[in-house]
Amino acid sequence: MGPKLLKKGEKFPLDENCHHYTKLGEVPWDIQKYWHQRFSIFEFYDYDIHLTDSAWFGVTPEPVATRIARDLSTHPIADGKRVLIDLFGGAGGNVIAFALSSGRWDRIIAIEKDRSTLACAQHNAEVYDVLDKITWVHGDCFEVMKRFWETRGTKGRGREGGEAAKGQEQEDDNEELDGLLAGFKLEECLVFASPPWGGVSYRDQEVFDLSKMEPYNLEQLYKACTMPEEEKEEHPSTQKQKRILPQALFLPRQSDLNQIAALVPEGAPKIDVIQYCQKGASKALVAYLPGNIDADKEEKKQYEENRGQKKRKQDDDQEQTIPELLPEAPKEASEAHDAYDTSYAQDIEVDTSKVDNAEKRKRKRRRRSSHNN
Ligand code: MGP
Repeated sequence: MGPKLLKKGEKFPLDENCHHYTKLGEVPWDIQKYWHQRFSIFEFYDYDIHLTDSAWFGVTPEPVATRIARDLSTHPIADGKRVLIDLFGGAGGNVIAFALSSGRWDRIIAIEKDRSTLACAQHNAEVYDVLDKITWVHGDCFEVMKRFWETRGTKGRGREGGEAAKGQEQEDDNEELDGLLAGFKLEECLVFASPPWGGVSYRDQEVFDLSKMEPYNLEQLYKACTMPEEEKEEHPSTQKQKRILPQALFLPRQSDLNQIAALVPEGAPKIDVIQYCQKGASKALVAYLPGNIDADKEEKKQYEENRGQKKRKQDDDQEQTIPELLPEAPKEASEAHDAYDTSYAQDIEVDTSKVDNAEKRKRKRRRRSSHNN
């Protein structure tokens, strides 16, 4: 069985792997540290947020997720994009924040392989009132992306424009997913990925080797967002189209930036790398990789112009908000390179506003009343 697109309103039930711990005594020892931080991970934790035990290690804290959602929505890699594909939905940390950045995305797709984790994500999205704003897919994101590309090539099931699945024998579930994927134009889509980093041992490395990231390394992630050569060759009309989806990758703070830079060929637009910090310490970085690296001169010029404008604005904002002490990535991880730019970092504690306070209070009231019922 391949990946399954959940129908509107379809929800996986919470199961024995989904927990809402209320007392320290219930919490497995290795996640107690995270449980102590539960309210900075989910502000509404007490409103019945559920997680699987392994989700605690990788879930993005809400203030960080909120800031990423804000940055991504206005980043030049997202210009003209309306479909956001979250490859590793997890317990919903990022995808909920994307859904809360109201109106920015016409479609947000969350893919999650583990049934219990997906049940938690859906439940948590309901707590945040955004369950219906997300399209849920149960399955392996690499399989989903394979289908995404196949729906664009003649080797696969069809062509862009919604008719991809016609005339083929497939399971109903996959047919619906193919129909959805085929309906998107390449130039409308953007990928976000917060992959597993292979446990917490990443902390022991001074410079994190992204080629050894487990179970999926950087190259595999990038490849999933790249049209396979055979699809391109088979379908001449795609020759002129964008072949690489822009992507925002959530990676260890000390990731080797040269490995990220090496993904894009010389002459391609620059990559932005932002360190996201809490209390002055980086939690992780996000690399904003432009897609369409074959961009013609005009398009590249436009991208660089937008990027320049955005960066000038951000530098102005930073001057007012960044505290004096910010962690620096280790030198080896970020020695000068032309292909990326790490010139700014964000300390999230400084500004956590994702919605104005009135909206926040309204949501809190709603949550409290539904919790009491
Ligand atoms: P952490 O490993 O707890 O480091 O994760 P921290 O908080 O610096 O702990 P310390 O004891 O070293 O000070 C920091 C953040 O990284 C978490 O909040 C997650 O957002 C993210 N993170 C950690 N892991 C192990 C993963 C992972 O496997 N995948 C993803 N996507 N994010 C992770």
